[in-house]
Amino acid sequence: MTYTDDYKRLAEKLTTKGISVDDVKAKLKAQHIETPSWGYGNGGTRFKVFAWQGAARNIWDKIEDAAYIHKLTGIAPSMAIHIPWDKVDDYAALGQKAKAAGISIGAVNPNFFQDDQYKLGSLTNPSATVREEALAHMLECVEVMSKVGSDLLSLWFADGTNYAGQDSIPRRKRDLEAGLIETHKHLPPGSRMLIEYKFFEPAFYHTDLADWGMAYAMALKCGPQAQVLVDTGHHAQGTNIAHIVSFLLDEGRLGGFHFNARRYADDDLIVGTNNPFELFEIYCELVQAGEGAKDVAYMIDQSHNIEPKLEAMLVSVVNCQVAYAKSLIVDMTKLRQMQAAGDVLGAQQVYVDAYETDVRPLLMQVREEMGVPVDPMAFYRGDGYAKKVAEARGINLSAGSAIQ
Ligand code: PSV
Ligand code: MN
Repeated sequence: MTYTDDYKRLAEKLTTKGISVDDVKAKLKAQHIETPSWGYGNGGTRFKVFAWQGAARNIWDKIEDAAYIHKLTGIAPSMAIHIPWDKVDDYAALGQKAKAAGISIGAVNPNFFQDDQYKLGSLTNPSATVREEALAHMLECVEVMSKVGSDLLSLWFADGTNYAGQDSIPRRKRDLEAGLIETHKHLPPGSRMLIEYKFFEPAFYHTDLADWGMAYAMALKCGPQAQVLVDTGHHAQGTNIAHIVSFLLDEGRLGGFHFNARRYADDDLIVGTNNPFELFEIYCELVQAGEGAKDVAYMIDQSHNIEPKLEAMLVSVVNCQVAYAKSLIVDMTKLRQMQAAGDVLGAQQVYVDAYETDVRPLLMQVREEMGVPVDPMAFYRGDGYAKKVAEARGINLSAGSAIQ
């Protein structure tokens, strides 16, 4: 028996509930998960960066790897870049190279956490000279967007302080606001800037954009092209991320995600591994927002330490697909009935029914129809790509290394 029989049974069950299988499949085929360039190079913790045989050495290798993940899944057609990690002389050539490989360049991320001058902050630095340098880097990245054909500027600031009284928090807030507003003025029409928050690390007393409310306030001050980016690893324990997602969607200010999994802090683990129900909850809010979620950018933000690079990325993309599929088969008619009746557990059971459904046969059918491997992991393991790049690229610690 192949997956086809299981798929047929599931399709019948969904049809009985009034769920259109064609609609579900169409949505799954249109799913778009962006992978990060920094996920293909060597990555590690502040303790150690383990070199990986075949890890991408430069942006060209990263494009090759991202294109391979897209070939395996059909739903990862773009790759985010980080400047200056991925700096090149000719950005138009970079965009063309990506296109030739079958993908596009997605979000452009300026980097404000590696250069010495940003020790005390970037746009919030006590020195006006450093603040100007930070702004110049932002505007450089806006130009990069146009050259590579990207419509997303993705902003994360490592800015903060380590001790109470170290710096004036309101002064920093106003300087940050001024820099963001200025950047917003330079955005190409139709593009967006996404403001990411994180409650701690590398700063340990305060972070200038510590939570979604601060990022949202900044987005409102900047204007309509500014939205909030939710990185699932950037919250305190117990935070209800699905609620934040729902609120921002309703306000029209949810710009995108950085997906990863965490147990303790910003652990950068494979999406949907130790928090699969949380990922499902998030996707349920997105699905239920309908058109309100149409512009949300789904990006993975992971830098693996001990995991094989390509497999880790592949599993991450597939786990997003699984969570999305489960959220698409929630019986909305029944859910609304239960909610209206105030049936607490009846409503919750509708979610559980969808979550407990084995969607793998459905995904296999979708992949078959898309012309990609029905079992991407099995295909990957039987394919020679990893061996090929291991031989061609060898082992190289300095190349593409990122300590996060
Ligand atoms: C910071 O922890 C972060 O989540 C930001 O998105 C960075 O751009 C990314 O990780 C890579 O360091
Ligand atoms: Mn992030």
